[in-house]
Amino acid sequence: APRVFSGIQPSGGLTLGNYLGAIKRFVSMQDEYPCVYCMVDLHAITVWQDPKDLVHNTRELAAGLIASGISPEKSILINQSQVPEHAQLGWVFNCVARMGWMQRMTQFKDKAGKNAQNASLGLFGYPALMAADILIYHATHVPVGEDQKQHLELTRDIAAKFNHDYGVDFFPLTEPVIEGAATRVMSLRDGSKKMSKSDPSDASRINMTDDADSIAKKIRKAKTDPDALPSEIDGLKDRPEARNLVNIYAALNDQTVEDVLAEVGGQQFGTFKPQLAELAVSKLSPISHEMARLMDDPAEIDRILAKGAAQAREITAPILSKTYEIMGMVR
Ligand code: AQP
Repeated sequence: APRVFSGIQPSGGLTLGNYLGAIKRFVSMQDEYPCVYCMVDLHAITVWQDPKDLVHNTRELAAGLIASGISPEKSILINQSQVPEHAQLGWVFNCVARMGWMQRMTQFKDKAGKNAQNASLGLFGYPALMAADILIYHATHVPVGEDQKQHLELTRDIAAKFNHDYGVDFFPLTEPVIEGAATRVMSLRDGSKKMSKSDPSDASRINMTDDADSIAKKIRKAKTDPDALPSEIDGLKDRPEARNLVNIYAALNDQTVEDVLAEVGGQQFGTFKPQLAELAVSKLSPISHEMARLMDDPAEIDRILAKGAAQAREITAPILSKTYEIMGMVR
């Protein structure tokens, strides 16, 4: 049976990249499929998190998803650590995944940087836990941004190796859902870098909690080239900053990039940027207001996550039991 799973790390505030790359798809998929959306706190701690920040960021992320249109009545909303089967299956997958597979993961290389010996073991093993997050629900579809493609291929490799090693057809081969005009939103300061919540420069990203003035200012100051916008998509080749702003516009307005260029082709950035800012504010400010309102009642958010965890465990507990049984663990 089809099921959707996806997760976001409570390792900082939500960015426009998370919203356009992932959350917008989360919202549209909940009318078609049963969905589980997860604040992956166990992933966040692969890099040190101040406990006070982690509590706040987890609640704010949940508020962000709800404010964006995810209904706790339709979808299951959880934080990962409240559903222990994620970590339990994660251990099993640590024993299925191969060191060589993990060493090829580009996100580990990017995040660990030059000092990989000093990275946590958890950061290295992250993709095996991510595979467990997905497969503990037998999820078939995973909406994500482009940067997660390699991890989803690894998830399929882990499922296939488990099925092969135990001679079963138990874990499904999951499909990534990488759709929309902005599957890879880039930094506003550097068109070759992904927009990221952990970038030291706040000007590089739009945060979901930014007010109208700072959104407008960040867009006005976004790096661009001096040329006018093209009217055809080919004209965005080798213009990463221009392409990024057009992609953001298209995704926010639910248009194709071609349609946007047909309208704005020939404009200078001095004309285009204020329109983009206005569009961004009109789409994001209702969400940030609703987030702030929800954050006034953190106990209610905690109740939603606790209820989600109870619903989730009805799915995850039997799948973990069956996994252990297949592997020969005495029950
Ligand atoms: N810039 C982006 N463009 C499109 N999609 C993006 N996503 C993240 N950044 C972009 C998608 O958002 C989902 C959640 O990501 P995450 O928080 O779990 O991890 P991440 O990819 O590591 O995100 P960040 O913002 O870059 O966090 P840090 O800075 O902590 O590493 C995923 O579906 C991701 O593809």
